[in-house]
Amino acid sequence: MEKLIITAAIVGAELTRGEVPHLPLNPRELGEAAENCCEAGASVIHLHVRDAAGKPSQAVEDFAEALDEIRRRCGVIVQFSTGGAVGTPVELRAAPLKLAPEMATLTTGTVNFGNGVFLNDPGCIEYLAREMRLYGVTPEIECFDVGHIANAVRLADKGLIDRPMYFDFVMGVPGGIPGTLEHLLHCVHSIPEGSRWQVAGIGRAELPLAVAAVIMGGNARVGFEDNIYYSRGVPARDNAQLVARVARISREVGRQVASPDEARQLLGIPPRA
Ligand code: KMH
Ligand code: ZN
Repeated sequence: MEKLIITAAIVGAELTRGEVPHLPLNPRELGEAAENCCEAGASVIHLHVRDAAGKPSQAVEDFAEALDEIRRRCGVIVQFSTGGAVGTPVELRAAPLKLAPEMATLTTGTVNFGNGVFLNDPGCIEYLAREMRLYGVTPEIECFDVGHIANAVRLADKGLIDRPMYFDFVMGVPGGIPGTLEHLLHCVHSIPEGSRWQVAGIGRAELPLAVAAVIMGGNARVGFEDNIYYSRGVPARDNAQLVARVARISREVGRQVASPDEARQLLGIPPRA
């Protein structure tokens, strides 16, 4: 089996310090969290950023500062969020792509997101795909529901994204596909041959789906954006604790964990100078 790629989603756009007192927010905290996750086995950091007040931001300068902090500390692949927060206009979501991160997310469909709507109409998806192509950014296809897989295939057929695609099944968002093994199997069987995939289970679905990915040959995303607990009722100490557990389980069952450079090779991302 290929080595396991672990992505750490270290902050997200929804959580607050009220919910997680040790949530990394400013560039220095994001840099430290990324470095610790990288040491624990993560090869990709899924990055959202916040403004000085701790609110979700898609400002280019906020992404630039966090990117510098992370790159100064470790060689992890930095994947920008183009999802932002519910309601962020698509031009703002796309703006940080001009920094040419190695990777960024590309959600290929609309989904109810708790009480809100995470809007990704066809024009918005194509715009983000074109901007990624313009800046040489490798997309990770975010699928919050099964129809999003078919939308991604259509984008590839139109030549807007390259094959093989890298899918991330985000499972367990209220409004999206539930975080069950049956649904994961359906997603895995629905992607084109030769694609790679990852699963991001939300809340209590995080660990069982990550373990399933380890043994099925997929990849796993963990971190505060998706889940803040280590076990039932026990808050995770930090993002790295969640990463370290998946890395440990993977090695225990005989699957090695990819370094950032090994992940670049698997994902077709050019090596960093
Ligand atoms: N915050 C969610 C509404 C992404 O990062 O690309 C969207 C999200 C997806 O987190
Ligand atoms: Zn995100």
